[in-house]
Order: sequence, then C-alpha cells, then structure tokens
Amino acid sequence: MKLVVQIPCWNEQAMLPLTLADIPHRIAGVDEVETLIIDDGSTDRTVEVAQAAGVNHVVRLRQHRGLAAAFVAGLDASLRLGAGIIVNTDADNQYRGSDIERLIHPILADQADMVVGDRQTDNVSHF
Ligand SMILES: Nc1nc2c(ncn2[C@@H]2O[C@H](COP(=O)(O)OP(=O)(O)O)[C@@H](O)[C@H]2O)c(=O)[nH]1
Ligand SMILES: [Mg+2]
Repeated sequence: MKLVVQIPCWNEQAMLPLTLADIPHRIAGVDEVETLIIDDGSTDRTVEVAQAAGVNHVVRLRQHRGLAAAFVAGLDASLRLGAGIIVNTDADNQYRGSDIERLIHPILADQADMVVGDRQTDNVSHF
C-alpha cells in the first residue's frame, strides 16, 4: 500500500522546506510514503525549493487555477502514481507530520474511507 502526501502550493517557498522535512518517510501500516506538490502557477521559487527538499513528485499548473482545481489535480496524479491512501496537507507547516499516522488509522483499520482533521475553529480565536 502506497501513501501519497499531496500539498497544494501557491507561493510557499518560505515554509515548504520545513513542511516537507516534517513528513515521515515511514509510517506504520503503509509500504511507501511519497510526497507530491501541486504548484499553482507560483511566481516564487516554490518548485525549486520543493525539489531541493527532496519532494518525490511535482504537478505544475501553467496558470493559476485555485485551490479546488489544484486539489483535484493532486488526487488524479496520486491515483496514477498508485496511491492506496492520499493525505492532503498544507504547505505552511500548520500540521504535524507525525499526526499523519493517526489520521490514516481509521482507513487502515477499515473503519472509514475518508478522514477529515478537525482544526477546532470554534475554539481558536484566530479562526
Ligand atoms: N494550488 C493552490 N494552493 C493554494 C491556493 N490557495 C491556498 N493554497 C494552498 O492551500 C494550503 C492551505 O492554505 P492556507 O493559506 O494554509 O489556508 P488556511 O490554513 O486555511 O489559512 C496551502 O498549502 C496553500 O499553499 C491556491 O489558490 N492554489
Ligand atoms: Mg494553513
């Protein structure tokens, strides 16, 4: 079973290296972990810093198309890469890579087809 961690990006050169470095190379229950960024016409060095940080796959949209289109392009590419599980996360290092294992546990346990992390927006004044 392959896990692809996809990261939609729009001008994320500042935080993307930290985000990629935080994604575990091995996760219990999956055979392979691969990373994929979807670059949405960034005007900064998002693609270059991702490659320097060792991202496995890059999808480049030639024109800026927005997050929904980038998300779908990532799902499509991940399925073509043979993903059994796809995790979508943010480029801005908002989430802990170590939580991916917990996130996908209900899928591996055959208790869910899809899992959504809860940012608890009601409890965070920033939101
Ligand atoms: N491809 C693409 N990614 C986007 C766009 N807008 C936001 N993102 C990415 O979507 C993720 C979530 O954005 P973020 O600003 O962290 O959203 P927030 O956590 O809700 O504040 C980040 O990885 C962004 O780079 C967009 O228009 N196109
Ligand atoms: Mg975010």
